[in-house]
Amino acid sequence: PQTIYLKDYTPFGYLIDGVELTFRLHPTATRVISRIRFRPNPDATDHRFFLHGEGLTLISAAIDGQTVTPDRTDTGLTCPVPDAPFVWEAEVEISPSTNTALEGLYMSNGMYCTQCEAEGFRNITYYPDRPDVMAPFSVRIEGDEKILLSNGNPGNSGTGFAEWHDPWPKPAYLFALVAGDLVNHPDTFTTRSGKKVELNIWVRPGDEGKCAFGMQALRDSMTWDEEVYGREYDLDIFNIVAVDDFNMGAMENKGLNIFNSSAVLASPETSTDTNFERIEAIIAHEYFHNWTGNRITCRDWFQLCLKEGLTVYRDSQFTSDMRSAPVKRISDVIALRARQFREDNGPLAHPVRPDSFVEINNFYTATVYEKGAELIGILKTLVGDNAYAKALDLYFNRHDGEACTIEDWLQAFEDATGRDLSQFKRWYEQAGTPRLSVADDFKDGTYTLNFEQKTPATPGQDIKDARVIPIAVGLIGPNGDEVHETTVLEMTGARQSFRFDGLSAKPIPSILRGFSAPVILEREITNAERAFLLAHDTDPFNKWEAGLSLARDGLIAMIHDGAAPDSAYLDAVQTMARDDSLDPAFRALALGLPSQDDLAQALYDQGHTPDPQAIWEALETLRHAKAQAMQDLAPRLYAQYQVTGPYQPNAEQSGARSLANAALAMITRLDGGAQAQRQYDNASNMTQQLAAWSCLLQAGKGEAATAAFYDQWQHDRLVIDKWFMLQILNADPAKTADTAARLTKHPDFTMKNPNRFRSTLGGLTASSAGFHHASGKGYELLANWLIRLDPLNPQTTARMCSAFETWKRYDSDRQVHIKAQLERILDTPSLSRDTTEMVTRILA
Ligand code: B3K
Ligand code: ZN
Repeated sequence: PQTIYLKDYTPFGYLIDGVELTFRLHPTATRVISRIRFRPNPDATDHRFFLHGEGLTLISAAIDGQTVTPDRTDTGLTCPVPDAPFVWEAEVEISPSTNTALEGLYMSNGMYCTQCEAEGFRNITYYPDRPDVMAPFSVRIEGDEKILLSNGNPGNSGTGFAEWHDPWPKPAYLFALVAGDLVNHPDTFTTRSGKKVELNIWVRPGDEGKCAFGMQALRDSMTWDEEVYGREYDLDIFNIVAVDDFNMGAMENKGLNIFNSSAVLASPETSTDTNFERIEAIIAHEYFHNWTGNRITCRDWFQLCLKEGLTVYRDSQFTSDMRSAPVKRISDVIALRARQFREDNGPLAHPVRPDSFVEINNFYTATVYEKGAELIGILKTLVGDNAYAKALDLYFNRHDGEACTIEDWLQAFEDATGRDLSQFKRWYEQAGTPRLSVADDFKDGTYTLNFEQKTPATPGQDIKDARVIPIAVGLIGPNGDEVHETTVLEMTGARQSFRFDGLSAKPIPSILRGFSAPVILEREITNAERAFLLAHDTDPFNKWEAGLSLARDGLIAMIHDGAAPDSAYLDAVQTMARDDSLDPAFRALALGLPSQDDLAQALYDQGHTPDPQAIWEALETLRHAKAQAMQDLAPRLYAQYQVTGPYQPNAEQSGARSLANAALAMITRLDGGAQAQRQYDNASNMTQQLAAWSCLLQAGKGEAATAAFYDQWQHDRLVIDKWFMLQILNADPAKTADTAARLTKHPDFTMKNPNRFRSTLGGLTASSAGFHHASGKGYELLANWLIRLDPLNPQTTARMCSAFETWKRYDSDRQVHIKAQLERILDTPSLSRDTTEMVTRILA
């Protein structure tokens, strides 16, 4: 397969003035008729006329009305064209019902839908399928389905047809079409300049009752983007469609967002608090793309973080404003460390802006998205809130309607602030997570922090230059009072010291408050200091971090030295949990423990070979010890935080439920599941039901609830996804793979539905000790299913290969097992380009 390089970018030789598409829908023989007005691009030097096209049956082609016979390959066609404006016309045939890759035009439960990002449009018709080619689209859909939708504003419609016109020039990856017997949940929104917009969420009949929350989230997002970024919506209509078979969460197609049904449908009975929050965030994310992604798009796919990092940053700001900012920050950092730090530490590490790829779909990663968002946060911290707002306005005004680069983005900041951002740019170019070590010193009232930064080598990048790192620091006096409020230290050198004068005693520093940069802080710190910070830090992030690191060090001592659970941790966390002045959601998070995977990485970083079973056992032991230590407190918290009154998915209620459910988990360890069974029997919402079932499963008392849950919910695909996943997640590690294998034989298992596949095989890979079981059966089961899925759905297969990315951490027996499975995958005949690239990189 061919590698594509950023340095090879050249503009396309032609511009497009207009695209007209007609679709004659048929499950196995859809006709797509295109009429495209091209003209030579004055800014291009290369005028070869190449149109992408894959898996298309060409029926006819013409230029300026004259039939032509283009030269065709597997990937597209070329053809001699005039040296002046011309009209390209083509008719192709495609088969949506046999499209299992879910890219291009495909069918899901009898409904037609599309997914074109990144390069799916080439499966629909011949076209310059690259994001820097932008054009207005007019679409006519002919079909018997009740609802026929495309991008933009509606035009004429009648029996068997509908026309749509999108006035905003867009790249082909934002094209969308939906056709099906759908029903809508309608609403309207009036923008602040008085424009009335029709809103719809389209679903299969029966799902109408699960749309209200998503609609409210959409309205909130529209208001928020007006108020915070000054951005209004720009069409007469905004449609969202829920689709059951979808490779990811959702897609921001212009005016016609397409959502995985799991990312939009919500009801208290079927969705957890976590589901509600995720749905709100994804609706916001896709809506925010209208400005950051659609009106201003990417020049090429290397610039993906330009739209994704910024849009993730915007959706996290939105969630912080709608809910609790500290809780959102802590949750984001938990996810960042679990996914992005892990990626950055292994064979798949790549810069936020990669400089080469084989298959772009493999680069929709935690690094591009989540680290990309962290970089926006760093930038905002460096320039300040006002300058950030000014730079964003300049960016929107200067580049509206354009396809841009990271250079354009940084230039807007340099011009708006007068600041040189060349060192900051390294964050986009260098892979790897910086290690920030710190030592301190106190003398004559002066406290000094001495920092050193180092970034380990990553694939293809041995040498790393120092980056600019904003380090938010506060100082706390020995009596617990804050003696120096948060200030941002700007570190630019490899080593740098910062002084604080006029202190009467040596303070306890609170470093990297709010997680002001995505780095690993390395610091010698006593357990007493950590307990002190957990008790006194005014920064909620560092307060949480102090508890987490106390737990982590105690667990490492248990795993590595056979130590007993650390009583300092148990005391400190109990004091924290007892403190009713703290947000219950925060307390629930602070009662959490590091994940198995975090502990494996921490052990590995300290020079040990992690034993997944020992890690699992230590966590179990500590959970038991915690339950015992809190045997009085847990029932009190459980009773105190029961929510009365009607269910609301808001931060307040969900925080209370999460603390009560954390207490239930502790209670279950001591009462064998009696309380959990009562909660299960009386649950009136999915959050309560699932938490109770999960406790019962862990207590080994889940059998009855497992059967009852299935009976109750077998008609609901999204709930049954949870049924598959939770049984695997809560299995004993020795049985994880067997449980997953048994469930793949269940009549409701299908690998054609990505949600179901991910619930089952993703449940396996998320259960660290079970997946890494010494027998190798977890690895073998995953490889078997990846080999089966690859010919049907390369994208989901490739994505799930990353379960193997940590393999070099483990002992040689496990490495031998994993290597054998990776090689078996790689040896599969006709393996997709997606999976080949992933496995090759992991093995390298
Ligand atoms: N832009 C899409 C992701 C497309 C993934 C293609 N493999 C959703 C999002 O980030 O909003
Ligand atoms: Zn996005």
